[in-house]
Amino acid sequence: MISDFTELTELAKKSQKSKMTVAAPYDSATLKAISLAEDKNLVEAVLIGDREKILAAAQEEDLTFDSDQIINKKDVGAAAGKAVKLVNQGEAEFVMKGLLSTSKLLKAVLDKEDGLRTSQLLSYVAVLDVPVLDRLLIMTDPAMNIAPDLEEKVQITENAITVAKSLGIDIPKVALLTAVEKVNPKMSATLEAANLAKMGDRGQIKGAKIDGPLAFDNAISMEAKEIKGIESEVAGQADVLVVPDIEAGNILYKSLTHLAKATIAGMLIGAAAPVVLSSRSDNYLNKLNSIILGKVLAKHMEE
Ligand code: COD
Repeated sequence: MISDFTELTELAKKSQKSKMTVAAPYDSATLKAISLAEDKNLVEAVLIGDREKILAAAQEEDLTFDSDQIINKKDVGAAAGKAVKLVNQGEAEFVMKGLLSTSKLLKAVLDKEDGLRTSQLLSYVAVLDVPVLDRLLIMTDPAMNIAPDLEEKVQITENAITVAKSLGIDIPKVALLTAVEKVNPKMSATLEAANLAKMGDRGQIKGAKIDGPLAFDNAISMEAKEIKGIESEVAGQADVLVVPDIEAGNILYKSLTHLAKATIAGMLIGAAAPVVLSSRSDNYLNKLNSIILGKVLAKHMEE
């Protein structure tokens, strides 16, 4: 089981180099992350976008890329389309977002002919290394699905279980987060959490131990679990946190990154291949972690 990003890098080094495409890599953090991933022999990148812009941004950081690894597409929508199409055609294993809006990349991913659409919902999964914890936390969905219903939460949970398994967690412990650990009919998130937990018990969601509703402290702290006397195989030791909606998730995610100084990797899951999608404001190390996670997940999906 992988417990930090150093171990994740070691895991990624064990498999053959992956080919990834990057749409509109015009910012220094993205280019630096790609260059570092190439130096570590993890990936071979195909950079797709306005060639002059890519080269100018690379030059600012003193980075060099071979001219034959750049495909010139001046329009960002066309760049996103080409980056996704190459993965669709099996020419690359996964795609990364550069400096373009998520909706442009999403449009390409969801394209019926050249995209990576599957029957599964697309959801955002973040992997966080929080300094006070001795294991990685997987959290979903802080960035894509706004107010998922029960059916969507099933798929969001399944997507996160896939990520957990790619990190070597055979039976991930999934906590369904709410404000309290008791079912309260006035709090709809607790009702959905209880439904999801029962679906986990009955094998309607497979491959994980799922429990909820659980408040954040009960999910991650053994001490809180014991004080509250909660009997659960998940409480106190959750690997995966499923949040009730985008507001709760985004605030939790940003609290962990800004106040608890978590380092992160993030991507969209549910497509035919991983879509590495970190925030524009992420630093190059977080983008590098995301590329490494993309590679590990792509290899896991091929198995
Ligand atoms: N998975 C698969 N397909 C999807 C998904 C999904 N999660 N979301 C939309 N689609 C498909 C639909 O099936 C349809 O074919 C097409 O996309 C358009 O569907 P709409 O009209 O419902 O989609 P939009 O464009 O209204 O909404 C999609 C967004 C991702 C834009 C929307 O969910 C959104 O705004 N999410 C929040 C993004 C955000 O602001 N994040 C902030 C933190 S970074």
